Formats: sequence, C-alpha cells, structure tokens
Amino acid sequence: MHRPLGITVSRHIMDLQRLHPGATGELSGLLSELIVAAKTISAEVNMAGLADILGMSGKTNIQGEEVQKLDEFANNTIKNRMARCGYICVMTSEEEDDIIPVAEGYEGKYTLAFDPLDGSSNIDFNVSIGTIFSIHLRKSDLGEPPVGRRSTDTEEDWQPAYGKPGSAEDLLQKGNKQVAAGYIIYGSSTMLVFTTGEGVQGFTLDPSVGEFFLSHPDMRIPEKSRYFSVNEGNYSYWDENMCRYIDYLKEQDEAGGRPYSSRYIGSLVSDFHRNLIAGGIFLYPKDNKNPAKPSGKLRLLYEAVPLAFIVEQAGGRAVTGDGRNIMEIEPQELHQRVPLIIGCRHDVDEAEDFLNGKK
Ligand code: P6P
Repeated sequence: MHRPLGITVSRHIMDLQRLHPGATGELSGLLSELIVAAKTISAEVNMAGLADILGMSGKTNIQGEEVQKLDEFANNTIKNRMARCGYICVMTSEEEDDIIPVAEGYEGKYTLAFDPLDGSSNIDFNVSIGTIFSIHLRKSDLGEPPVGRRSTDTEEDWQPAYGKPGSAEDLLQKGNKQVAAGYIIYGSSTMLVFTTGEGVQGFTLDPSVGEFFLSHPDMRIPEKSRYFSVNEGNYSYWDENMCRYIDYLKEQDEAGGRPYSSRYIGSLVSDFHRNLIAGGIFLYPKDNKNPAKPSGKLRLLYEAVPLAFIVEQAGGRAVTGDGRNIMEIEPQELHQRVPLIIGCRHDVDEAEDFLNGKK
C-alpha cells in the first residue's frame, strides 16, 4: 500500500482521531504533550555525555534504587508538563512513592502511568534507555466540564474547571482497559513506538526538524523467536522449570531453530524493541534471589502492562509464567512487581508449557 513520505506523528494521531467520530481530541492532545516531553528528554539524553548530567543524584527512589540525574530530569519533565496539560486527572511514576496530582483546574479524563527513564543504570555506559507510558480512562467521575478554559489564560484570568482530582483507584486498572501505551527509546536514534488499540506504529525522530516521522508502520512481532533475553546470572535462583526452559533453548536442534542466540542488554525497552522487530522472548521471572521481590523485579503498571498492550497488538503475548496474562491482572498497588515473559506468541506459549510442567 502506498504511504506518502514524511507522515508525522501529529498527522498519524489526527488520522486515528478521525477514525472515532465522537472523539473530543483529548487523547490526541495528551499524546502530543507527552511527545513534547519525550523530545525534551531525548535532547538531554543525547547531551548527557557533554553536560554535567551524568552520574548519581545522591537520592534513592521507592524501589531503593539510586536515582540518576537524568532519571530526575526525565521524571520532572514529564510530571511538570503533564500536570498542566488538562487531559489527565492523576499520574504515577516509577520515581515517585505516591500518586502525582495534576494542577488544580486542569483535571482531565485520562490517567498516566510512566517509567520516566527505564534502564537508567546503563546511562553512564551509553547503553540505550527508554521512557514507558500507559494511559487509561479515569474510573471516577470527571465532574462538570471546565468552562472558559484557555491555555493562554493567566493564573488571574483562570476560571477554575469543575474537574475532580483523580486517585490511586483511577490508576489501578487492568491492562486490557488501556486506551493507549507506548515507549520512547533513546538509542542510536530516538524512536517512539505506541498503540491506541489499532495496531503498533513506530516513528523515528529527525532531530534536524524536531519531528517524529513514521518509519515502522503496522509493526508485527514474528510468530517465532530467534533470541532469548534473560539475565542468566540469576539461574541459580530460578525454579526448576525455568532452568529447564532456558537449557532447552540452548540445546542443539537446528531443524527446530535451536540453539537460540542470547541477547540481554539489561535495559528493558532496548531488549523489548529488538525482540519486537527481530523476534525474541524476554524473561524476567520470579526468583528467590531477594525475599523482598518474590515476584521478580519489573513493575506491573508502567513496565509490564504497556509493553503487553504493544506486544499483543503486534501479534505476540505477555504472561507471568504462573498461568496469568499480564493484561488481565487486577493491580493491587501502584508499584506492584510482576514476573514478565513477553515476546513471540509461539515462544511464550512454549515457555508457559515448561513453566507449568506440561513440557
Ligand atoms: P537485571 C533496568 O534497571 C531494569 O529495570 C530493566 O530495564 C531491565 O530489564 C532490568 O532492570 C535488568 O535487571 O537484574 O538483569 O540487571
């Protein structure tokens, strides 16, 4: 199918909006504001080696992880921009213990969960890192639509909207209720990959014009994998079935496409992005390495769930390995961790068979 060159992400978002006659344009506006934040972070990440922006901030986050200066920059960039975008009622970030309220009078009908800079422990080694986001429609009542709201209003002119602030309940929703999800990967080029439920589209940033252009239309993950991505340093902490599965992938069976190649960057967005394009299965299973993290390391709301939406839209699967689909989990808390097995449909099915003892 002929596609005109130079489709911008803004054009694509408007095309999506036209697919929904009742659309108010608020999701389009939300995505557009998020994209401005992404461009801002991209510029900073690409300058990191030159500015005094590398290294630790001297703080730790709720995860007990040291916060990088770039982590903090990315978190503040998204938080401050989205708090006044007028399209969301509440946010949660990997970097913040509690929910993040939006500015009074700017309450909107969506919620935003995000990991501002995943893989940030790799920043100082120039390894690709990424921002991950997940958008739901709020569960609670928005209240009366705001009146007299113009972005040009000064604080004095401001007619307070009648929106109601959102709560954690608005954020704790299943992945299959997502309205949109995506990631930005800051690598050899900066790419935006997202879905609103009508397939997965990839855009590459042209820094010379500051615009994302469609570069990977209608992304589909291959049915079967070539790569497995797992931290084998945790092998001795896994249960027996997980060890058997990884051993199986490394056996010689050329007719069956084995052994697989091992590719593990240690940056979730980078590992996921490669697997989405080339085919692969990523695993961060539960392990007995850290009693405080019996469900593995990765978080449900702003890592597993958005990537699960993307991979399912691209024809793949995302599961926990103990019989649950990521998209069907009822979240219990904002920073809940979950085992994650995500990638090509054939491979996730096969991994599940090993993990539940069927194979
Ligand atoms: P490990 C990065 O810190 C991260 O959260 C993900 O991006 C990545 O997949 C995972 O942790 C790597 O964890 O234990 O293998 O170093």
